[in-house]
Amino acid sequence: MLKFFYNAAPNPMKVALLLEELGLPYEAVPVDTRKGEQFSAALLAVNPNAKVPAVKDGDVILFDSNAILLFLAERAQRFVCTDLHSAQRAQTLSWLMFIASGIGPFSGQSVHFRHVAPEPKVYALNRYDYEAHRHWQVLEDHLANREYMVGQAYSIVDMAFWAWARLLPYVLGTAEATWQRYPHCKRLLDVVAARPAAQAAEALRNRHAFKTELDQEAKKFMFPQNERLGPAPTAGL
Ligand SMILES: N[C@@H](CCC(=O)N[C@@H](CS)C(=O)NCC(=O)O)C(=O)O
Repeated sequence: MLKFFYNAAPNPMKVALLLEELGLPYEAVPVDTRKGEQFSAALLAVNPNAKVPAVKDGDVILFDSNAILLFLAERAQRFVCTDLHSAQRAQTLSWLMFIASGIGPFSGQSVHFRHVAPEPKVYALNRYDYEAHRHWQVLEDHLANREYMVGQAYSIVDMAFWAWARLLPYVLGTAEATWQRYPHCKRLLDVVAARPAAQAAEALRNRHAFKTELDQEAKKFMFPQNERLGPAPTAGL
């Protein structure tokens, strides 16, 4: 059976949504990154980058969330345009990569510097907050005159969008102001979130007891770069 290495963070949730949409049988393998399980031999054998999501299905090994979406959707010939030379496939690839290389990293850094990093952080937070907004505004403008991210139907690009959009108030630090500023993103988020598969994906985490405290041990595993700073600058972390 397909093994899905996951936690409840946005990138794994994209894949959880697709697995649920496809109705594929899978074994959800929890990877508690706050306990350092991303460095286990079992995960590293599937993803040398020590991150989730990752998938092992027989001899098929996959890591990086949007690569997993593309592979599984194309294999099933569902939720993706499979005409290799079409304009729609071109748009699918562009938006998938935009979400993978822009939305994800800048939103993730916005979360880190807003909610986790020690002071002084005004320069870094300003940069990532600005860039997160800039990327989300690209999506907002794109969605202003279309129902779905690509083409006329729900696809893996909407799934990749959903995983990050559901956390947007946390990413940007404000709930009400976020949805006033990004109403078209909210509309698509609500459409995807109403799908039974999205609810099943959200419920997945309840099957496993993930550590909730972001204590010193968790920070050691999640932010190993802080070791280089020595005890003084990290004392307040
Ligand atoms: N480019 C990767 C990023 C994966 C990633 O950063 N995953 C996070 C969860 S969203 C993770 O594993 N974090 C644990 C860690 O950094 O130790 C993807 O899209 O799958």
